[in-house]
Order: sequence, then structure tokens, then C-alpha cells
Amino acid sequence: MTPFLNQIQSETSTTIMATAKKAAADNGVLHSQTSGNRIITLDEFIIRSEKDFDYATGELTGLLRDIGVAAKIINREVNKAGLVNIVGEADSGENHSGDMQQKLDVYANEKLIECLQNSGECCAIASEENTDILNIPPVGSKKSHYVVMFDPLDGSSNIDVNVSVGTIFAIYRRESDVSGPATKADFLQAGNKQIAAGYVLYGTSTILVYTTGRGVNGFTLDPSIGEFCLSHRNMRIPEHGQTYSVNQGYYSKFDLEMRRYIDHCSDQNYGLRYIGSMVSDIHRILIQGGIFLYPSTRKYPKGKLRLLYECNPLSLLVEQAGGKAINTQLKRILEVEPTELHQRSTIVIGSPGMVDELKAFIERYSALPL
Ligand code: FDP
Repeated sequence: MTPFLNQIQSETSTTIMATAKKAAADNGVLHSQTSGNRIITLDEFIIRSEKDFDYATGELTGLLRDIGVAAKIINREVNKAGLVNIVGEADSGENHSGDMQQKLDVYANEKLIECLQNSGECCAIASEENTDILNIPPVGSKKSHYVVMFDPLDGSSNIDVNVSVGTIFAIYRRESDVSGPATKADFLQAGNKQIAAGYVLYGTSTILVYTTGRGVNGFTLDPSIGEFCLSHRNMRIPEHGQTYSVNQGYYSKFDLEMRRYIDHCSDQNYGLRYIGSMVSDIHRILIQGGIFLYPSTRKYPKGKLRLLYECNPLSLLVEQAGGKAINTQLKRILEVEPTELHQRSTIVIGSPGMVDELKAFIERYSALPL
């Protein structure tokens, strides 16, 4: 080997050593930031909590881990979106609901399906990006009891402008016989039958938040070790917040009760915070309190957001954290019996005190003509 090549090799190993030392040091910072406690990874937390599940066979544990792996892969692509030719619209054009599919939407969808296929813990999926349900071939003789629904990349109209986006998921126990394929009815279950639900927010840091119906916990991705680490234990939503979140550009298209409520928020000096990426808005509300509204508009008379893979999982999380979620007919979102896979819904979700406040406006004004 020439002296030149030798030098390059030795410089490279020095750089690798320095990077490894820095990663270890950064990791140490994280240790001390977690109040001196040992880091608890998502995998460890899921395994430890397994005994809390009604059906503790390890299947649900496997599923949550599959979703965690998919989230890391999607995170990697989202983070380099500006560097490679992956932003922008996909060649496939519009999806079934007429939205222009984004390249990262397609990528995220594929990765989730791939990861859920690997372990064989999931027998079928339904996704915002697929018109129908997709049965997953069994792995060996394994008979899976679970179906998973997801929005692979919520808020995707924000991707090209570097605004946070998210993945939302909901897990149900199938109702059909395990010996045959899953059916659409396995997915058309009310939200209160969810076994687990969560989201991954690809933001300034990447965080995975989930519930299995026993509280809500958040795990921040530590890129130096490539693990989601417990960072938000037992999240509780404040009774009241100081912000409201709604696309106020549609003000003139909202019904009277919504306009009156928005006027009330302004009178109360609540701040308006609307990212336009539902996962991000809900994440802020989970931490700081507040209210998120997407009522009917003339364009979306039944509301814009999807009941099964947006409203239901986020409602379960918010309720589990002590919040409330209803539609503008004042029905609890989790009790709505779905009739279609891609059904839309209106939603009012957030701090319990603020949802009750809005409820009073609906009761008072909704009978009045526009
Ligand atoms: P997007 O269309 O970008 O996927 O899921 C739909 C959603 O985003 C939500 O994330 C977001 O809160 C909402 O739509 C934004 O809709 P508007 O642009 O109509 O406000």
C-alpha cells in the first residue's frame, strides 16, 4: 500500500473512532437528560408491558415492533427528502380519493406493508393509499388475529415545504374466523374496539406515541443509537389550553355555531395554531392542551378527515390522555359505527374543558339557520 493510501486509511479510522466517541458522549447526555435513569427503549417497554394485554401471546408486541421498524425506515427517507429525488408527486398520479399521491406517501405505504408482512402477526391491512383491504399471506402455519389500519404519511401536502408529517396507525382484533382471509367487516369496527393506536411524528425530532388502552407513552428516536427511547411517560392532556387549531381560512364556510365558537376563542385571547398536519397539531395539544376542529365545510359536508385511520386512533390517544373527541353531531368519535373504509368525519378533539365549551356552542346555535 502506498504511503498516501496508508494515510487515508489511518485518517478514516481516526474519524470513525471520533464519531463513535461522540455518539457515546451524546448518548451520555441523553442518559443524564432522562433524570439519571437508564434508557428504556421502545422494544423493552413493549415487551415489559406485554403482560398487561388481554391476549398476551406476543403477537401484539410483534406488531408494535414491526411498526417501530417501519417508522425508522420512513424517518430516514423523510429526513433526506430534500437531498434526493423523492419529494413531489408520484408517477402513479391520484389515489382513490382524488388526492395527488406524493412519492413519500407511496414509499411509506410500501415500507409499512413490507414490515407488517415480515413477522406474520398481521393478517390484513387497510391504508389511506389503497382502495381496498389487502390480505397478507400467512407466514408458515401462523394464524394472525390482528388487522392494522394506517395513514402512512398524514399531512403529506406539507412534505415539499419541510413541515412535519406523521404516520397514524390503529390495530384491531379481527372478528372473522382466523382460518380464512380477513374481511372488510374486520376493519369496520367502532373505534372503541381498537386494541392499540398511535402515531409517529417526523418533526424536529422523531417521536412515536402509542396506547394499548392503558395510558399514553411517547418515545423519541435517538439517532445516535437508532432506538426509540421512552421520553414522555404517561402523557396527560391539560384540562384547558390556550390555543385553538382550525383552518380559519374556511371561516365563512363554517356553520354558525363554529363561527360563534371561533369568535369566542378570539374574545378569550386564545392563540390560533394550525400547522395543517393533523399529527403535529394533535401532538402539540397532547402536550400543551388546546382544541382541534375540522367541522363540515361546503366542500366537505361530512368533514374532511378519515374516521378509521385518522380520527379513531387519534381520539383513542387523546381520550387515554384524559381528553375528549366528538363529531359535530356531538357523538363520541369512538362510538361511531363505520360503514365505509375511507369514511370521512367531522371532529372536535382536545382538552376536555375546551371540547365541552364548544359542545355548549353547538347545543346553543346549531338549530339556527346560517
Ligand atoms: P393532508 O391533506 O395534507 O394529508 O389528513 C388530511 C390533512 O392533511 C390533515 O393532516 C390536516 O390537518 C388537514 O388535512 C389539512 O386540511 P386543510 O388543508 O383543508 O386545512
